[in-house]
Amino acid sequence: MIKGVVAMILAGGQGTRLGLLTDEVAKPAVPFGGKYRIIDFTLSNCVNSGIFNVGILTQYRPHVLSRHIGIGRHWDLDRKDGGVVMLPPFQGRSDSDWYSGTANAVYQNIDFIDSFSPEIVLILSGDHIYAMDYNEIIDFHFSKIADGTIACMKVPMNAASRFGIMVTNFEGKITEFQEKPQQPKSNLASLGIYVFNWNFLREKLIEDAQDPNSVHDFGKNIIPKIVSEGSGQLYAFNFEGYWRDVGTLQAYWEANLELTRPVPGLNLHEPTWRFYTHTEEYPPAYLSSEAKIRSSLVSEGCEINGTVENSIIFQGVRIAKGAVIKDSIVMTNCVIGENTFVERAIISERTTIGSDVNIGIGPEVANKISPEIYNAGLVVIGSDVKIPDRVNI
Ligand code: ADQ
Ligand code: ADP
Repeated sequence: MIKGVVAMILAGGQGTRLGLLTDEVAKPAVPFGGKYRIIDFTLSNCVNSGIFNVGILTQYRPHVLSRHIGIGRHWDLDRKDGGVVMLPPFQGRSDSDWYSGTANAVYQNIDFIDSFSPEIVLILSGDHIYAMDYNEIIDFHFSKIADGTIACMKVPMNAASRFGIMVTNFEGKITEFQEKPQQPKSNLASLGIYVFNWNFLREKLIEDAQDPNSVHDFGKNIIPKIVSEGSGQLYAFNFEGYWRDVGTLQAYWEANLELTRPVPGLNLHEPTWRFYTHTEEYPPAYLSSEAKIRSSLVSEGCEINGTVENSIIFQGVRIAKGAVIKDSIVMTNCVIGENTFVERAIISERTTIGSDVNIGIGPEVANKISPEIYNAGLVVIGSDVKIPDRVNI
């Protein structure tokens, strides 16, 4: 167990690019992989790495997230000494004290971090799906005698402008940093995972808080400023494992469906690196004599009488006979009627779809049916929607 480390998980982002999926919940609380929520991956990485002092910085729609995390029992984080603490932004005096940027969110919790007197802090994002042993980046950080270390990965050049991009010298020291540049100088992308010496970062956060021109963001302000001023030694740690940004519906859908491959990039079965979550108890899944299931994840509580192919079926889903689900994600407690056909769709929690419905065969027309039903090559249906019989979407 690493004593001198505090992990701060940024979990306040709205995730607007996930559209309907983040209408009611913050992006870290969006369901993923048949029984998890996105933040489970970061939280599990913390406990699997032996980091048990964790703060979760919330902001946008934190209710589902708070209920999910509870007192942290499911991640073995319900501890008297440390454990997980939800850090909402309303500790200040007025609305303007809401976190304005990621650095401001951490700045507002300097006292919380100080209470552990840590040597280093890990700044993490609750938005990514990945498996990482933080001890590796921490060891690297110490070996370089760095002030800060940023996990990075090579991305395709045409994707580079979606990320923080860095240029490094022969020993991995960051010599230039551009946040989401129009013209990227390299394809070495920041994963938004930072290790900082706490004394160093503390000083930078206080300095940044007093800067009227700053929007108080790590990627836009803190990091580029340290690099351009040369006021600290920042290093890039090359991460070679599985990491996915699931910030768009397409990326979210792909990362889920990747789990249906025979050898997925992310192994949910790795006994030494389990991912923990908090879900309701359900009875075992029931697959009837008519059920045909291929390359899919099916969770507890499901009752399947139809066909499921290359799909992720969350808990308590009922699929009637004759129904076909292909290349889709069906979230908790959905009901799919008889002879209904679903292809390339994401169906959110508790939605009921009638009989003889076709989803995913229609032309790519936005908001074709109603605001809750959005079709763009991938059909996304919101939660608690009721779709009547014999509809084509
Ligand atoms: P983005 O992911 O675009 O880029 P941002 O929108 O700042 O960065 O979100 C980072 C994390 O902070 C997310 O988990 C989000 O939910 C959360 N968050 C945002 N605002 C918050 C607030 N005020 N309070 C609490 N949490 C908040 C960042 C880096 C890039 C890097 C990418 C990698 O800036 O350099 O390449 O991550 O995905
Ligand atoms: P379960 O998995 O049974 O739903 P939780 O792990 O969420 O339970 O919570 C365990 C117990 O702690 C429950 O009795 C619950 O009411 C209580 N609890 C959950 N969240 C909090 C919290 N934030 N503060 C205090 N008690 C909590």
